[in-house]
Amino acid sequence: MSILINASALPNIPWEPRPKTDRGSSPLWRYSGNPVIPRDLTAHSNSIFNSAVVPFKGGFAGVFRCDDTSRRMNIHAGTSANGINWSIENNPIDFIKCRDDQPDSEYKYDPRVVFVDDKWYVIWCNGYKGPCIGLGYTDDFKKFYMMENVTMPFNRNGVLFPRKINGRYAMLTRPSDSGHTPFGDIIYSESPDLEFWGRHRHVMSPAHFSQSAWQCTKVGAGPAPIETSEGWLLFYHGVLTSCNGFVYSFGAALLDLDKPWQVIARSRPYMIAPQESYELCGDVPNVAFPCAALADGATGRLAIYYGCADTVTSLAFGMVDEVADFITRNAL
Ligand code: BMA
Repeated sequence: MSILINASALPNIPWEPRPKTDRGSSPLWRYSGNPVIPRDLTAHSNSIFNSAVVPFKGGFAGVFRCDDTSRRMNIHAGTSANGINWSIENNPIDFIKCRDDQPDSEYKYDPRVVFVDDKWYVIWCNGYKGPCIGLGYTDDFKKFYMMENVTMPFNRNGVLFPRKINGRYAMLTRPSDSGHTPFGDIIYSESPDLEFWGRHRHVMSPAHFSQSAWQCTKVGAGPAPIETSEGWLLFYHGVLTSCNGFVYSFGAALLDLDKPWQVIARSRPYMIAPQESYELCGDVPNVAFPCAALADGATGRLAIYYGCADTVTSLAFGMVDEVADFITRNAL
């Protein structure tokens, strides 16, 4: 399939060719230097995972989930020249409220960063009487502003599209309950101003366990959708409930460009499931959770950042045409 990414060239995207020994059952392969971000990179971090990376000023910047040694969840800014070796602030981001009466944030986790129009928007799971979706922005990764919460509690997974669709901002979220929810569908919502959200549309539900068990408990959007000539490429996580608890893997789907709640195809097999020691062992075993993807519009290369076992951050690579091909040839 010939498929084009609607994004600029990114010649310095982190990259390593597929290993010759790879049996090729997935369109993605892991970086040989994984994990790229160790758990103790900052002075007080217990773990650094589920983090967001973007190209910035010829290098890379990001917002990182760092749980500290009191096991408080927060997000920190960081920079890197090559996307692999990172320098992350020791202190969490000190957001400036856009309005005085905005409620305080009790905790923050699972950030995404997306450039829309003229700013970098940060989306995260925000603590406000339970988890909901928080939104803010930055121009420089130094000063960050917090806007109104996107959702009421309970919702723990929010991802903004990188451009307006039909004239409105667009977001994928996963409404949930107050606990570690044993269910979850992906829902599309739109907004004229990033403050008031509506026109909610169902995108996808978990699969039936007899068809695709890795995604039979819940599904949630991963990195911001990537615009391609064949539709929005959405990497998403899926959860299986085993006798020992949840297992988080990820695959991908293609969504209609103008009506992104319409799924063109979604992969039945996973693309990455917890199999390496850093994915199998950690504070929460058996988790591979993607929150960011870099895309090179010139070559079709993709570099995906994913949290491993809620402890460290790793990289996986792929080519956009092989990923799209895999989705359509192995569609659920
Ligand atoms: C999800 C989120 C993630 C976490 C995962 C596995 O629901 O809370 O932060 O990686 O559970 O614990």
